Amino acid sequence: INSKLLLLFGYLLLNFSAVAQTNADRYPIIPLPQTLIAKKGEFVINASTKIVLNNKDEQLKKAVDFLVGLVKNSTGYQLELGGNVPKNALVFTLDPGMKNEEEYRISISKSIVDVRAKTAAGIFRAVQTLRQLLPPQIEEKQQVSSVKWSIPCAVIQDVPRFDYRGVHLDVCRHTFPVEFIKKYIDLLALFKFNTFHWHLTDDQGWRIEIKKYPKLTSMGSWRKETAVGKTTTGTPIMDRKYDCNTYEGFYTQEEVKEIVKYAQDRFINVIPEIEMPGHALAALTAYPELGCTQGPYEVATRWGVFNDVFCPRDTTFKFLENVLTEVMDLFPSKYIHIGGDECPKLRWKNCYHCQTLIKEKGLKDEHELQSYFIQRMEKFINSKGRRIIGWDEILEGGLAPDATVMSWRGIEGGIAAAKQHHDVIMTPGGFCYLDHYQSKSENEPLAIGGFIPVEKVYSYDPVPDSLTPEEANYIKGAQANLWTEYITTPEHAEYMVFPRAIALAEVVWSSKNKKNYNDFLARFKKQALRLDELKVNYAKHILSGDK
Ligand code: TNX
Repeated sequence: INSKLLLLFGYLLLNFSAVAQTNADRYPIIPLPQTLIAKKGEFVINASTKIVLNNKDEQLKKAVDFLVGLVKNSTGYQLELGGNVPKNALVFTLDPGMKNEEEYRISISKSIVDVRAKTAAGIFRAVQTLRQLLPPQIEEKQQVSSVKWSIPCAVIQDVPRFDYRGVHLDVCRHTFPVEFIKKYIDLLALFKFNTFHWHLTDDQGWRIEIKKYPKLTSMGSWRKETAVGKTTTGTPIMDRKYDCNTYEGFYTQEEVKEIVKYAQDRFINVIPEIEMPGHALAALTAYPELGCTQGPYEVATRWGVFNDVFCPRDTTFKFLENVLTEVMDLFPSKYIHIGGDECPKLRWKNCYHCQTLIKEKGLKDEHELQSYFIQRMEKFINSKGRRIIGWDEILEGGLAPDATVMSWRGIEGGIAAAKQHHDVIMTPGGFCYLDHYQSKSENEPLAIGGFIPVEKVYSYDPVPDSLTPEEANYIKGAQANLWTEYITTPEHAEYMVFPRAIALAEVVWSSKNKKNYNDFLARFKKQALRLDELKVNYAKHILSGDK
């Protein structure tokens, strides 16, 4: 009896020491999974570990190839496909019985890692969980030895709270190299985002090649001087910490295809944004006949909102349809973002054609004319089997019938749209704008204004209290935006986005009632080592507890 007791005691002690380490340390998964049951022991990947794919499916293979590639680079092991291997294998199965498209289950034991999901996208999300459980050196692009490639045993069941989980990037105010866009997408994938919103056109630059209109890029993709150093009112800005000349250039259609493919390989949808009717100066510079005053115009060198916008003439609509046709050929996304924000109505007020159109169509005013503009474009986009997204100004003058609304001027637009039974993506300026300051430190690089520390992003709940449960179903998710008026380099962009977007990743994926900021911080401390491996210039003040 004594020896049995001793054994039991020893067993308990062992067990205890395994769980004495907190879950945050042993399982630093971000976003926090739905449920995780900690288990003793670990699965170790070695040269003879096999991969088993239980379904013949191209997408499944793609999702698993991501893991195989990661392991190959850093460990040097080429994980081979095995048949029905009973041990030392990672086994992947598509399970049509599961409900959510991105739901997954992982069971990690010492001998087998069993991964199941309804779709390949779910398998890919699971792969990111495994990635986060592996040592950070798994991110190395070249072989490292002396690391034990272990995954702690556990049973994980996980499903996202929202279907739409996005991050945006403005490449108009400043441009960013293709390599950086890929890195950005990879980082979004790591934290289970599924959407990259690519802001491609604005007053300060047109950034996508359109074959039918070469002047959009030959004239519209560069401006006379960098706007860094000037505000709309011309006030000089002192801070030059991150200054450089990244205000020229565009993405060729080949580069766009490459980026879309790169995102697809990470189960991320790329939503292109082509701004209209406002934020159109770069396009007007190239084709002045598209403006009400016929120009000449100049690509903006300062930030802000400009009076010259697209004139609602048939020729303008034809132009935009032709542009969008090329855009839709490049982007398979169900959603096409057509802007709609910040469109002053001054030129339309003074334009004979616009006033005639208002009368002809029985419209009340210029707001209804903007609504007519958006609805006309929506009809075209719907006719191609796609749907539009617009900023919340598209509510003014009446929503287009099938439009999804991005609520950025607070949450009111989102509430109004949900009450009208329209889909909503929440991206309120007070929580989701990563161009705002994130700390009170004097050393912060110059930002556009505001103050959104990571804890504030973390505290955000995309579902407003004032909605009924039925209306709340129209809130499809949330998005963080990075406008780049003051952001001129990849390093600076990374600094603004991380870790705040990582906090938002948990907001949009994890259960509201399981969120805990201190636990998030503990897990982030672990994942920060991974970001170091990935050479991400994330803001580090939260690691030291600085405000
Ligand atoms: C408003 S958000 C804008 C952008 C600016 C941003 C700066 C939105 C739809 N329009 O054009 O870059 O503020 O925070």
